[in-house]
Amino acid sequence: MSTMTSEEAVEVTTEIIDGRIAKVLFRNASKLHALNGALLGSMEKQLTVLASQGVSVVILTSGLGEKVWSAGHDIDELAEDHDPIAWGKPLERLLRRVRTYPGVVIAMVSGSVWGGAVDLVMSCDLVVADMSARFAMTPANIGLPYSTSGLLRFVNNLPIHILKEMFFCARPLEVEQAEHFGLVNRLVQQEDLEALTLEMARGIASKAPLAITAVKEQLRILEDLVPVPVDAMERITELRRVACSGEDMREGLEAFVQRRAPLFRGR
Ligand code: LCV
Repeated sequence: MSTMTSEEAVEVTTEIIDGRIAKVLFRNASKLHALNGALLGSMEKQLTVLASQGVSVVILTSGLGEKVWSAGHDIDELAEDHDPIAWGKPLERLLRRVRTYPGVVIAMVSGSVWGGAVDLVMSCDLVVADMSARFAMTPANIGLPYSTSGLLRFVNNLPIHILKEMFFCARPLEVEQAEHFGLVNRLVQQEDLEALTLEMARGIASKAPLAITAVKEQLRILEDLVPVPVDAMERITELRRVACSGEDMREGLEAFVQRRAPLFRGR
């Protein structure tokens, strides 16, 4: 069975496999599968429907052999919204939906992954990738300070110097490194990617779902258990507010649209 929701030339197609596994294919082909509000909302809705149907394993992918798995948040939408990774925005809502999904979500990755899409991959429970995958965090290219909850996911997934290099240099993490650091569970040749992902999914779908749901939720709670003093949280909020409302953010967005290097002035 497959259902498709399509708005603004984006589409999310869901295929049910063996009754307890679903493959959710998201597409925004003209923008290298960039994540705009419509696409993010459709993905969130699909996951909610699948959860209500008791689907144990969800495979999330933009397809096989893609040059780009996802180019990250749709930068064209940032012109209106200078803080697209705030708690209530579509990207963060989807990330929470993935992390609270009462079953296992597997990211099946072929192609490069950018910005918020890297956070989407890391929010999944398991990551299976082929050799074309790479992971780049580029908010510093557009002047956006990443979110604290997002940075916590990076801290839980990567050594601090590696994640600082990703954020400060916007240098892609190659898939071999990602596997070495445990961001990727399985690294395979492209022709084996779907078969291995399905084999993993079938294995998980044969286990006791209530036990898996309970362990996933416990690990999510333990992973997020980081006490932050009120004063520190307020200082972080102010640092982010200043950066999100600053000239550099506008310059970063304009430079992307005009295909030129940004000239940041620190204000
Ligand atoms: C809209 C796009 C995009 C795009 N949005 O092909 O993580 S955070 O906090 O930063 C968060 C806010 C976030 O996720 O921000 C976005 C982070 N993403 C990026 O920085 C990636 C930006 N894209 C690129 O650097 C390049 O497009 C890559 C390297 C992915 C591919 O380069 P390539 O030369 O192969 P083009 O750049 O020509 O892109 C093809 C079409 O996709 C659009 C882009 O504008 C172009 O559209 P046109 O054909 O109409 O010119 N596109 C690419 N990424 N994130 N649109």
